[in-house]
Amino acid sequence: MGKDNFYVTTPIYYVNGNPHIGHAYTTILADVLTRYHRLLGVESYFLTGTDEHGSKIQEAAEKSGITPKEQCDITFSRFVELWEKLEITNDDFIRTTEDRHKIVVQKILQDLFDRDLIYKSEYKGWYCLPCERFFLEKDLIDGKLCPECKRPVKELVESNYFFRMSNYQDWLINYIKEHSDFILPAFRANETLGFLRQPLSDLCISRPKFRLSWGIELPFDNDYVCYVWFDALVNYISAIGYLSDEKKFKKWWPASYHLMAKDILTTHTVYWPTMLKAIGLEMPKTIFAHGWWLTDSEKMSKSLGNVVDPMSMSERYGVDAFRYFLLAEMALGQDASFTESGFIQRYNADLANDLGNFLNRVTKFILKQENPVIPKPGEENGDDKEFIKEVLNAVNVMESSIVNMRLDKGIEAVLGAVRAGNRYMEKTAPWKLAKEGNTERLNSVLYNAAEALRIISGLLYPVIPEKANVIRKSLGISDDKIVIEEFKVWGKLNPGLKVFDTGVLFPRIELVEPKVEEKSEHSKPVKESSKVEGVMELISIDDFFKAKLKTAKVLTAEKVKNTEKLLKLSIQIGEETRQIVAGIAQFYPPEDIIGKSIVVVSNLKPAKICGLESNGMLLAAKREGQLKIITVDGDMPSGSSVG
Ligand code: ME8
Repeated sequence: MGKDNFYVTTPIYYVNGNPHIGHAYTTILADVLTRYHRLLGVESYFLTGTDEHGSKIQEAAEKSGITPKEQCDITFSRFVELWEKLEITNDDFIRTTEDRHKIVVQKILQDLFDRDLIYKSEYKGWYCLPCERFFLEKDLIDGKLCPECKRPVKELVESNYFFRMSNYQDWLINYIKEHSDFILPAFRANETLGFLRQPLSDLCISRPKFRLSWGIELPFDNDYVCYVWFDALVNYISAIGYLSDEKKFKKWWPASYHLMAKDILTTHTVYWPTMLKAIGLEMPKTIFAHGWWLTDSEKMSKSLGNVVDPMSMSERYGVDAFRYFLLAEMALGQDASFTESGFIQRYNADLANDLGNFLNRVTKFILKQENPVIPKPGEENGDDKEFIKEVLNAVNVMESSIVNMRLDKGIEAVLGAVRAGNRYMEKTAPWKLAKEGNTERLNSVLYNAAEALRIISGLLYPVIPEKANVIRKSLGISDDKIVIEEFKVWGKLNPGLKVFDTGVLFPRIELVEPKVEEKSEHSKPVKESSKVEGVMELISIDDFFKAKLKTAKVLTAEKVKNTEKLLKLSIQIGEETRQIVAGIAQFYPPEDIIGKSIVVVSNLKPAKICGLESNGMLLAAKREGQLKIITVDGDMPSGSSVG
């Protein structure tokens, strides 16, 4: 690549909906990689932003009765707020509605038009509005559904402008074949090569204004705006000074990594390289497409409405735990499933039990000594050597896992060192050494354990910055400058540092919060460990009749503010009107449930859900991401008993 700087980008996210964990994942990944490179002393630049043009945004604004600009401003600020909350250290945030971007897009369009690389022609194709893409008939599902989002497509014929993408097909195939790190993981390069086996058509880069006005106007025809993808991809160069600040641009381009999920592989590995080739710029070093976060084996996405809110997850469980889980759980490149119980399990195992426990054991023991400071170690014995080897091995694995984009493997190795630390404590039994008065050996053991924690906290710092600093603080390290080179050398922790009790690092999550999606708002919180999958407990008829099931009529329904899942309903049960809060917002718009005759458990203790009183629970059937409310067949007065 011929440059030592590190320039990483995330996709710029659409502002038609709130950010979800998919967006959080790519952005945290970019953040962690950037933080590691900063620790390595590599000058780094981390860009993220928002994609603010196109029909998705125009449609979302129309739906909410606001202007597209207002839609952009409101949603953009949600992304900014989330990145602040998640301790994202991006150097820049680009919005495609900013002049610094629009001017560059227009200059590129004009240049390509002047060089006949953009021309006008008639276009006929199958268009998917939510995805903003034309598809070939052969790619449609059952000849009528979008292959990406599975919604109906429309046939459109219109005059448009085209970029001569087909000129570059042979060049692109060769480039991919000759640069093994251009598209990663390697199987994604094969996917792109597979796509390129078909003749590559020219790319329609305009949209007539009568159909879509929210976009960057073509500089050579003001009846058209630019296709949102042609506009969006340019952000990677407009943000770093292309055509405006040559020095800055030279410093950062080509990008080290464009990160994204596999959903936007083709736009990044076919459209973008051919655009860059036509413009006359170098290719990015690596385009890396990770897998998808799934719920119930479906991709989590705004359009499918099955998303997990990163803001509420990090508020409930802590930012560092959330960052840790996402990176540790997803094998980079593969899909991963997100469940709250999976989150809690990993949290308790890795963070509360292994890491938290190791720190707690070491500091508590040192604090019990007459002089609660990092002790001076004596001679190393075999146990020490073995342990030290394991910790230093984690340093090497982490380093190579950054280079090879397998952060999950690096984290696994560090957790391996943590577990080795707990084993080392058990094997060397410092409490026995203390009892025996074997101070020299006790000092060695405590020093080695504390030194391991220094290295472990440094290795985990990019992932859990706040907690890593807490670990360092409890070891008495006041210097907040972490240098990777210092991880590789055993013995950098200075004896004599005063150790502090900084409290429980990751408190164990003993109880599962009632989970809205499982309709258990009112059920008693359960201990994770008490769940036994696949075993059905039998109850007596008396147990069943303890629940008073009644018919009820829904009088009003509205979404609960700041939540994605909850609807607040007022229901009538006989003479009585009650309020219940139900986790059905993703499956039923409020207007669809008003007037329905439903079944509720009427004798549940009232509960507070998101600060609202809920007085009963409605019944619903759920399977594979679908939910259907149980309703009454035919006329039946509300308040009738069910059973
Ligand atoms: O595609 N799992 O924006 P977008 C993992 N504006 N990552 C996910 C995900 C999931 N379920 N869902 C989303 C766009 N992501 C365009 C990009 S770039 C020039 C223009 C992440 O809001 C992942 O990084 O739909 C994915 O590629 C991106 O969000 C798509 O975000």
